[in-house]
Amino acid sequence: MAIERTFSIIKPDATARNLTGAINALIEKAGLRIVAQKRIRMTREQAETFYAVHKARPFFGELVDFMTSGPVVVQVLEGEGAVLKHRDVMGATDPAKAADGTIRKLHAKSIGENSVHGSDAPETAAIEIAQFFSGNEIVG
Ligand code: DAT
Ligand code: MG
Repeated sequence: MAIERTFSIIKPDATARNLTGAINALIEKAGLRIVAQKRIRMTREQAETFYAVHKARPFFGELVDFMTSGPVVVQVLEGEGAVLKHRDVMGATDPAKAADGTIRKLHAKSIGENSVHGSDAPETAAIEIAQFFSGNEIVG
């Protein structure tokens, strides 16, 4: 499998509980390299753009409120098959359905406040990375 990049977010429920390091340890243990990282406060506009695909869903307003409720850590991860590998480390969207040892099983509070985001395909990863990072901020 090819070396890929994926986009990751450590969400406000996780930064509030000081879990950035614990989550990064799981990411790195899975063989992914953190090639860019910054802690930001997302604006409503950024969150609405980022989750535009979910605009019609009943939870959209809640999702934007949550993502702007506190600091997040945005990251670019690199490695063999990074998109799928990161989805595996994250676990299922609903922590009650996430496999043992995954970030969401270990740390997520609920389906809404589920600690992490990861891109779902290389094409969406490229779009998401470009929303938050310029090329010279990514050091592979
Ligand atoms: P994922 O984050 O696993 O890719 P997704 O893309 O389907 O999941 O949804 C994006 C986020 O929206 C998800 O991380 C949390 C929120 N969300 C999804 N389904 C939800 C639901 N049924 N109730 C509340 N929030 C939900
Ligand atoms: Mg998704």
